[in-house]
Amino acid sequence: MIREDSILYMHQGGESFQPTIVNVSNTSVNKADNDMAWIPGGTFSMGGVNPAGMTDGGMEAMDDARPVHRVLVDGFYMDKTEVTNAQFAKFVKATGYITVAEQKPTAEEFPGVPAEDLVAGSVVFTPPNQKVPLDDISQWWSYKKGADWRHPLGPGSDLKGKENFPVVQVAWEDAAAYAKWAGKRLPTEAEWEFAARGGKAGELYPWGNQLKQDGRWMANTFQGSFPNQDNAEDGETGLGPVKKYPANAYGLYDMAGNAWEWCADWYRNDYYNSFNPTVVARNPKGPADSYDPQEPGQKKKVQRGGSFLCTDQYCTRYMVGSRGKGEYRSATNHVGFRCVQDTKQSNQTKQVTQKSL
Ligand SMILES: [Ca+2]
Ligand SMILES: [Ca+2]
Repeated sequence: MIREDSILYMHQGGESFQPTIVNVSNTSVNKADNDMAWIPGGTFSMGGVNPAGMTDGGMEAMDDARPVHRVLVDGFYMDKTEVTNAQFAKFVKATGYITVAEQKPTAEEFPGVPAEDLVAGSVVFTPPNQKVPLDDISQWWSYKKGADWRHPLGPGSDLKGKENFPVVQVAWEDAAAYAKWAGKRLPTEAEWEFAARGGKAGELYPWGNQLKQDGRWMANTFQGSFPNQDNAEDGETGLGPVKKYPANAYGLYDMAGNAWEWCADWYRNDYYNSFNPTVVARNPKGPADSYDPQEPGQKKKVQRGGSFLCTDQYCTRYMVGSRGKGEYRSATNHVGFRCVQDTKQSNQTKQVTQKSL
């Protein structure tokens, strides 16, 4: 995206975005756990507008990310990277935890499914050999028996040499279980977006308004022809190692692309309509229930940041204000997570205005 496009984008959305006001905190930014970054929290404009120069942000309009509204989040620590296979393996070794994808589905949860089809497995991206219509996701997603976090692409795949790749094939409850074990928790959607914006206001990406900076790719997304041909101009086909691309202003890596990240909140497409536009929402924790008109029967949690499959041809959800969602008991090979941690100090009432756009 070129600078002129960014200005068009801001012209359409700019009035919605007010400056970010970052909390002034007494909390030390230094922490023994060097894998986490201090996110000071503050008041910011949350949401997204349709980017000009693209057709409704790829294939799907971003109606669910509007209206843009003011939100205050308290400070917290956040994992600098997506939780890696090595980290998740430690958790499993310590606890014997068995993920959802490793468990045989029950007839109670999937009534009407023939008994022989109730086998442990998960959903895997399986690109077709030729271009296909983009209105049928079954052309590139398939349920694979035996796919789980240790075998993210199904039997025959493994984690050799991928210790520092994000763990994937984890359902929301797997992510939540890991977080609890680690003494952490999953971020709220508001915390995630505040952190991704890095103190800036209304920008398209965690690093600014241009997809590439000085010709350099800033995230692992999808180039080429979706879904059949990934050209990997960004240097990665499929999932890649964490920390390959530059961190944002808060020291967070891969807040756009690589693996989607589970958030604590339930997903509702109309949630942003529930905010009073004249009141700053304090530490919102999501709606009480889930609703996605595209799949009204499913209970979904919020996912953020997009993945190695996101592209302006289909899904530009690597844009920082945009939202994703997934059935909370389902796992795929492009969804992972990162955790946050609270601080005991809560004296974060003083705020300072950050330089805005
Ligand atoms: Ca890529
Ligand atoms: Ca990510």
